[in-house]
Amino acid sequence: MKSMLTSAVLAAVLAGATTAASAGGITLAHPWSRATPAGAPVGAGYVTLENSGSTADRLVSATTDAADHAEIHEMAMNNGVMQMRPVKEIEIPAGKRVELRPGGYHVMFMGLKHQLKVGDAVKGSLTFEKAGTLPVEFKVEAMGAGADRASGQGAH
Ligand SMILES: [Cu+2]
Repeated sequence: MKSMLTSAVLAAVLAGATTAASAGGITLAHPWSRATPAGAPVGAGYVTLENSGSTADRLVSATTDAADHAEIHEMAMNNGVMQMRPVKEIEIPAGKRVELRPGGYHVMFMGLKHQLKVGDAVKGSLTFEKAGTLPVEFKVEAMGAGADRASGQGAH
């Protein structure tokens, strides 16, 4: 009971602290990446964006220190061919979550500085219109990881 009360007070304090990284109500869940073949020029980062706030927010940019720069991409069918293209932003509606995953939205690491190996952590940041810039660490999983998730037959 006492710890519940403490949590409630803490939550209230955090909600009022506009300088906190999570002030906008955005939480980053399960940031991960895929191992890349040697010499691969690009890699991709995936993460679930959760908006617990009462207003929509937008992911507007990303950075990573594993590559020259990072872009926000989406995969989409174009004349029957899966292609990816940069997008300006990803909207996360109030109270909703948006999953960046293989076959959908992703953070593209452009100009990899080194091969991504299983167990590595790719450091970077995600900047939101309201929540500001949040640090993120994409954990590198095996090359085929996430294929089941991309099919829509999620494990959840
Ligand atoms: Cu891409």
